[in-house]
Amino acid sequence: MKRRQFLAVLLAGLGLFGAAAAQAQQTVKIGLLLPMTGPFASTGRQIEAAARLYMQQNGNMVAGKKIELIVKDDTGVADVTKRLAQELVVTERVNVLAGFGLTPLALATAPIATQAKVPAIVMAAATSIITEQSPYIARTSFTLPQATVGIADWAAKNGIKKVVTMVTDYGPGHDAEKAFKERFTKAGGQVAAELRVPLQNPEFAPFLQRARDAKPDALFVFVPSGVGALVMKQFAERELAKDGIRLIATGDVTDDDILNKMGDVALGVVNSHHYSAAHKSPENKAFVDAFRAANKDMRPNFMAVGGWDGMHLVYQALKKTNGDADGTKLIEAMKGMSWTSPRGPVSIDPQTRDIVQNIYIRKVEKVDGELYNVEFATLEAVKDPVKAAKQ
Ligand code: VNL
Repeated sequence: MKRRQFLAVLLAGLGLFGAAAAQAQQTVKIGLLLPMTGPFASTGRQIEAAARLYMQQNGNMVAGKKIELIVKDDTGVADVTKRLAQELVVTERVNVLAGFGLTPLALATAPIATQAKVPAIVMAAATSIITEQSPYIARTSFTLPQATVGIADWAAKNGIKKVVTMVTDYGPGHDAEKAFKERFTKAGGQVAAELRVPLQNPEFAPFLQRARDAKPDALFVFVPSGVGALVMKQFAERELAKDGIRLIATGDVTDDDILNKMGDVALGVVNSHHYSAAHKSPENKAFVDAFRAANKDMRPNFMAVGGWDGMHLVYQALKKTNGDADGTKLIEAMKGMSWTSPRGPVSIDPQTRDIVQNIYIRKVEKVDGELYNVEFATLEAVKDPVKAAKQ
């Protein structure tokens, strides 16, 4: 079907069903679109586990409405996410779309959220521009510029003068590269080379060799969740540390889902991010314990916390509207909402619908025989810096 034809069918469908929808629905449906297979399946697995745990702990009734979660595997392919979102809106008549494991998947779906007036809760994808693509998008993950400024500041203050950046070549990588360079050079540092590695089947060795040739004090890395183990392995094999090159990163690289299996090469890596399974708070202890009990051999990572908080946002918004699941009312209710997440205090910026949260500077250390990102400094209530600069 051509795009225009499709939209016509979609709108006709909405009109027909509109009357039925206007009647008080007793069930509120959440369509959760996730990569459950393919190279980013760990993201889907983490978010689904967290969403189910949230419902298990908080019940499936909110303000008199029954919550139904419909999980669909988009395999990490944008066209599939878009098609599934269309089906969920038209056929299942979902009240909320959620998930979005990667930036292209969120961007592809934004027009559907707008057309259908259905909130889309971004639980994973982290390119700054995503929330600007639809007034119905709210985000409970993070943005790369938000996460990156922490490590750029830390590097500048800790004797690192010359850096090579190495990022995955798509939205969040470009955001990380730009945010690092801006912040680090403003503080007097120098970026000697900016390397971009393909998203599909990445091979880091040739890029690591180029990084080594530039003789930097540190290599700054962003790769999406799940890919960090390969970076670590190749960083160790190439022996960059022997040349005195430190690895610094966003916490996507030292992802809790895979960190413990990386081995000693990860020890001492300083990075910044919004969530660590080692975050010290009663809320996080309860979250990690329950997550581990419900999911054998799994430690929650930042994707899980994005899924948990996304569910919390929907539940709280429904409470605020007294169970009215009208999309426009729900997204309005989400604006300005604040709560204590397992990651720490968070809120939804009422202007941008993006999450405001602490960014922690962490160092990979062994705790009780396992590798963790141990937080040692905090930047409080950080907004997405790209949007904050425009506000
Ligand atoms: C994205 C950003 C994906 C950060 C990630 O892992 C991540 C994205 C899958 O925006 O595509 O760690």
